[in-house]
Amino acid sequence: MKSSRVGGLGLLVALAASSCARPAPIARPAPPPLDAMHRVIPIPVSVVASTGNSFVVGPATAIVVTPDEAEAIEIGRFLSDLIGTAAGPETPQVVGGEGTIPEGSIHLTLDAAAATGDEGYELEIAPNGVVIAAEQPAGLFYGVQTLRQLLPPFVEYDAVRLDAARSVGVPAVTIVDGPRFAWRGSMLDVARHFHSVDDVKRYLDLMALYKMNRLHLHLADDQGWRLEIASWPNLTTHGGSTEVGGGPGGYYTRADYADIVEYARRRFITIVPEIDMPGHTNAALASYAELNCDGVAPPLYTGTNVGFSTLCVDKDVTYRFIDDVVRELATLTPGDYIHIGGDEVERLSEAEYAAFIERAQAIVLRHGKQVIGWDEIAHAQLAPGTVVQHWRPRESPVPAIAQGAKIIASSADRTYLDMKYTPQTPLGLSWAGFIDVRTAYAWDPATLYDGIDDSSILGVEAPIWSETIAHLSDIERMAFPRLPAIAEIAWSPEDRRSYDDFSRRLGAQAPRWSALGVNYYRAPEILWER
Ligand code: NGO
Repeated sequence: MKSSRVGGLGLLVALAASSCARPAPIARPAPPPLDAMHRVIPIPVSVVASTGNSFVVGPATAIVVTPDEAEAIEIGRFLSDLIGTAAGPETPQVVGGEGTIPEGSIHLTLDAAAATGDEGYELEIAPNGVVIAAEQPAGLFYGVQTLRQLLPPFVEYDAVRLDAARSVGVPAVTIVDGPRFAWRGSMLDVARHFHSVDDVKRYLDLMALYKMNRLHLHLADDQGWRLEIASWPNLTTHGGSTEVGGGPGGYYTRADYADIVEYARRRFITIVPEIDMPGHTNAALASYAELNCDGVAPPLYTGTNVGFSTLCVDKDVTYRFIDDVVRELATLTPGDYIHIGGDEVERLSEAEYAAFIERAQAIVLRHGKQVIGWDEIAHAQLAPGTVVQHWRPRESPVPAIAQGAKIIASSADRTYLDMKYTPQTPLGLSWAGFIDVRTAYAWDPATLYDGIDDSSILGVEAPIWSETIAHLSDIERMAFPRLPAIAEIAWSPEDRRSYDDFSRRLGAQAPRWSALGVNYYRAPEILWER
């Protein structure tokens, strides 16, 4: 018998062979089967499974939207697109309607009585129909994202859609859900390496799957200025013409930028623009000699040092420049905030720095926007409503909070997606340490520092700085699987979260990412589902 042979001579042969050949890979146990509910990231506030049959989605399933209102219909179309047949995106039909809802449909309803808050929703799946109810369109959109994660991953393939032979079941369940924090963000550094409009859109699509709602674009740094400013055209024609390593750089025209803002809006994501100042400004200084104290424009810079550049804080032209940039940026920005950077300034005294930040803050306020800055700005007198993005692990955010500021939690040792996973990760930096999945997930913004609680935290944001990140595939590699970890911290109540449970749900994302073509890092500690 096979087993006795393996136990006898066979085992000896196997041992002898293994001593001179490469060791056979260790067989990993197959991941335990997961029920469909165990795929949802971020984990919802409340999930009550029903014992009944599942709901069957097929090409004939109607999507009924009430009331018949443009933003809600758009969300219906998003769902219909996802589960539509290859024959055409309009099937299943999206019907805006009042009155009776036909049996077997998916009903999206905007309903003040749902009392779900600005972004919450209720999702009820029963054998004879699905209802997603929300007070606001954002909640409806997030309910659709949860339903999406309950559908089998193959619906994500562009070429494979439901047809008569391929209808699918979703489990009967009642979910009541809403976010812990209002700010669930990520940041792309498009300055060190420029990333195209299409790359940004792709990233927005992936963020939306995990209910993230802010994309911060780091639009200017020493190595490049990436947004067209009509009143200072050299910023892009010269300042946008290169990037780290000397590549051709690039920039967004106003139309490109408006396109990104609109694409994000349709996914309930607000674009948060950052123009970093007074440091990280070599691209601007190289584009306009008058912005330099000595009146001489430095050469363009394509290295990766920080701290060497600063706007000339004593010149009036500096503040006319900032005023023009902020005025133009404000007209392109539907959101409340403009980020003014403020990090890593080594060439100014503390007093000069604080005075500069206060003037820049006043300009932003004059143009009807609120200020965000990196945590150094707490050295200045902050206006009511100014938000501080905490990033330096060794600095407490408490001084900012003591000024009344709210915090965006971006501690570099937890949230920086440009940090390597392990010493072997080819891309990325390691100045803030290595960030594996557990490190990215197993922390809480309210307990990371003494003296803070949820009331002083606006939310959580995961930046991807791009000194080493040149391509979309690099962005995906660094963001997945850590971005969903940050998304869950920002959305789900702390007492619903555990690393072990998260890592199982994370492993279950693999088939969906494969269907979406995401270049994710197969972290060896996660049991990735096939
Ligand atoms: C720092 C620095 C950036 C770097 C990044 C790299 C902040 C706020 N300023 O974060 O210029 O690109 O680290 O991780």
